[in-house]
Amino acid sequence: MKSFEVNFDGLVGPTHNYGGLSFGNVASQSNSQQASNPREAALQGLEKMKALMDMGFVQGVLAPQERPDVAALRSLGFGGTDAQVIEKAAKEAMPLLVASCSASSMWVANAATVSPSADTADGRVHFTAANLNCKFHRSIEHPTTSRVLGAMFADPEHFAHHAALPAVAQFGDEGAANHTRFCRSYGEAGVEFFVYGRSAFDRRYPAPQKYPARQTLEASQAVARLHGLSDAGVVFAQQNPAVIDQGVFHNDVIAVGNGELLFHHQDAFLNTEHVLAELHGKLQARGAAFQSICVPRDQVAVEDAVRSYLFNSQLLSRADGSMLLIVPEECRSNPRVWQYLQSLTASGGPVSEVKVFDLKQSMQNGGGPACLRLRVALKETELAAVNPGVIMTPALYGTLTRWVNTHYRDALRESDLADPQLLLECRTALDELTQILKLGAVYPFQIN
Ligand code: SUG
Repeated sequence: MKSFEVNFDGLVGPTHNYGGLSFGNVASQSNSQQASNPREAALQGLEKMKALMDMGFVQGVLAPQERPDVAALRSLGFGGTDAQVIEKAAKEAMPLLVASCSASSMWVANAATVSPSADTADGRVHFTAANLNCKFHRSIEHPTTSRVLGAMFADPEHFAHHAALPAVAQFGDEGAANHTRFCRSYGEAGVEFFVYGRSAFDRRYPAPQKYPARQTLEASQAVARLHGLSDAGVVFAQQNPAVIDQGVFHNDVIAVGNGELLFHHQDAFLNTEHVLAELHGKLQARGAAFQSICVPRDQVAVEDAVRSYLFNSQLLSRADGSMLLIVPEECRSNPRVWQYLQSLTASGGPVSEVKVFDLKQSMQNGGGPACLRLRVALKETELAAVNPGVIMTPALYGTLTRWVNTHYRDALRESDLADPQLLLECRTALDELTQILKLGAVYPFQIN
């Protein structure tokens, strides 16, 4: 049976702004308070989706969330009408209003961890929504994420959904940003690679000193248990704490994998040799030939990797067996990274082409091509069971482009977030979107 890796890209929401909300994420901190352009951000994302569709990949779309999150502000003690809640928050606690307005759900690599049916004990595709509890503005995403994923992958015969892990730092879970799957082909049993930043319960593991390690070992282990993965089908590895302290807040900022290939920086992991040997052994037992490409620090320093997002790229398998790397424009403007990429494609190895995309609006908040997509490997019958409203087509691309041009502002500053009109604009846009994508009622304003 045919199988596919479908990339579901997050559609950027109408409140996209630079709130400086993510300590440990260099771009988010350094672009704080700049004016954003939500319309351009959404159109840049749609361009990438269209380009992948045009190249023959199956491409999906994941809806943004309702923002400002008035319910979150109410839970923090702001009362009255919705407009009064926003007005009071703006007056008394601007950082909380900014957090409740974040369009961070666009980085859907953090929405959930997904295990394809070939890996799971019950033969269904499993989803666990990520609790994202390291940052308040992201911790409020998972209830709506669960409803949206439920509306996209509704058939219980094929799809199993798990609620987010307990919302405490000990189970900090950032979803697929710290999870990669290797396999011979998407429909065959593979090896799922979980990369954690620290252990919450075992003090013998080192931890970063400056920035938070968002993913814990215990969270990764819980997700693997929930999904019914076998010991033969999982590898757990610790991220190098020293690179977290240099701004590598998720593993997908320093490594990316696909098929039988892991593309990673020399400094990405602790005990690298042991990790690679375990991946090799477990994949070999599955009949797959694991291969890794290690980028040496003397060619690309960690700082260059963080600035350019070289590893936050999409590694895609083409029909002829070669691989394509989708990178952000920032890789071309960094001479060392660009030179490395030229040598990579000239080497005769598995990566034969690099394509560059302008995702500057998202990049300025620390979100590259890989952050913007959630990968779901599906067999033909499973793909047929996905809500067809969320699969990209030329017609849907046209409709979404018009929808963005109708509803989105082209500039947003912190002071605009207090405008009660923004809430109405967002709700009007999202109400229309749920009809376009045939999602039903998924937003708090639609169900309460
Ligand atoms: O969680 N940025 C996101 C970026 C997420 C990138 N995702 C992956 N690497 N998979 C984060 O730090 C910034 C929001 C702001 O500052 O306005 C933010 O949330």
